[in-house]
Amino acid sequence: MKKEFLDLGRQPIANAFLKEKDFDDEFLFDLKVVFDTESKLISIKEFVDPERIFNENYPYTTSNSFPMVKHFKETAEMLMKKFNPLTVMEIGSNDGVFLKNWPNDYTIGIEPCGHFAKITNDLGYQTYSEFWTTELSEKIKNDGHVDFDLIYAANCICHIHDLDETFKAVKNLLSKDGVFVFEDPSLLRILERNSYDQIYDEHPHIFSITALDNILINNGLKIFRVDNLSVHGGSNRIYVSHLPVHTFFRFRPVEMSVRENLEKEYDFGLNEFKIYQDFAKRVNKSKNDLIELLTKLKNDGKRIMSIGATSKSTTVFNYCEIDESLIECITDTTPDKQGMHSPGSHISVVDRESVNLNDYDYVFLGAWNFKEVIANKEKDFIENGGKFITHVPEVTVFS
Ligand code: DWN
Repeated sequence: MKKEFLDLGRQPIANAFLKEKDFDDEFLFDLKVVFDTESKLISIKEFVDPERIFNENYPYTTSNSFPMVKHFKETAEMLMKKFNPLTVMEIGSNDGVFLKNWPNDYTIGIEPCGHFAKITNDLGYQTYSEFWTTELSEKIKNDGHVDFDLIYAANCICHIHDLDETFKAVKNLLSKDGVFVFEDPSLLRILERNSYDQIYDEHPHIFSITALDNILINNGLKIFRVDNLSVHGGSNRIYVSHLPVHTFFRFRPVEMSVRENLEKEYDFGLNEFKIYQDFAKRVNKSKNDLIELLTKLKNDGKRIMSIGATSKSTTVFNYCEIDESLIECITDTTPDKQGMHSPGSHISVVDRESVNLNDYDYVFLGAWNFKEVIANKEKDFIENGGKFITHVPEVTVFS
């Protein structure tokens, strides 16, 4: 049974930045969150058609967040050393930040956003510009790619509605000794840090190790290791192999990290509905605290802007009904977001260089997951008495 515990209101597509002329035709949906009492999976109640999200207009590029470029280079080097895979496939290869670390002869990508698939194809990585399905998996096999020693996906698997279909398609192409490694935001970290803004259309599911272990076993796959990462405000990297039902598949012992994470989640109460009702109360308080703070500062004549036109801030601004009357503009390093308006709240998004931060008194951290990087870049602003605002883990002003 799916029990609803959180309502984040009418929300737009988180990355559908738009021009003023398109305001009236903007797609909105009810962003509600449910708990599956059987699998313990957390999902949004109403899924949005992926074609509406991941298409030629999708603006998010990993390479515009340089800390992520470093993260994926180090991840590739670690996986190369640990598993020495000959054949590699990445599901959700975006603009190729991870793929680029591998030789392009036995490495392929899957990327439904055609403009990104063109980038990696031009770099010599065969890239299928399609959504990940069992049909595509079979097609790739028929195209001569027998199987893969490493199947990798970052911030992608939690973006796919049908997880059984997803894992069946992976199992179909995973070599007998192969490893499937994927990383996504951690449900436990989201509850610990009240980072409710990780919930938006692109994230139909928010993963716990508990829920994933249940669903993967049902699809003949087994988690043998978990790394807890700091990226994106707290993510899990999950290592999966075939369920060793018979000797054909290589047996990979389940490492302590799996039990430790399952116990941490159990002790925190992730299997109980009550923990989500408590979370919803904290989210509501976070909303009231943020609106109260921004309104007071505006009434005191202060000027506020935001750094990072993130998907996360789309959820915050629309849930808290924040618009240009409170936050004058948002800067972002992504060219395709600049000159547009933010989804739903319609706040102008501009290039960082076009803004003199010292004209403002406060900066809201839309990209709070890059707090240190941004605070470091904006030392002048702090030295001139500027202050930052964040809502994670609580609404706070800092400098
Ligand atoms: O899961 C997802 C993650 C991987 O990325 C996707 N569904 C969508 C997207 O989510 P997000 O938009 O919340 O991700 P980021 O990585 O927090 O976005 C950071 C944004 O901030 C980018 O648009 C780039 C921008 N930025 C900036 O303007 N100045 C980033 C840095 C580091 C900066 O200094």
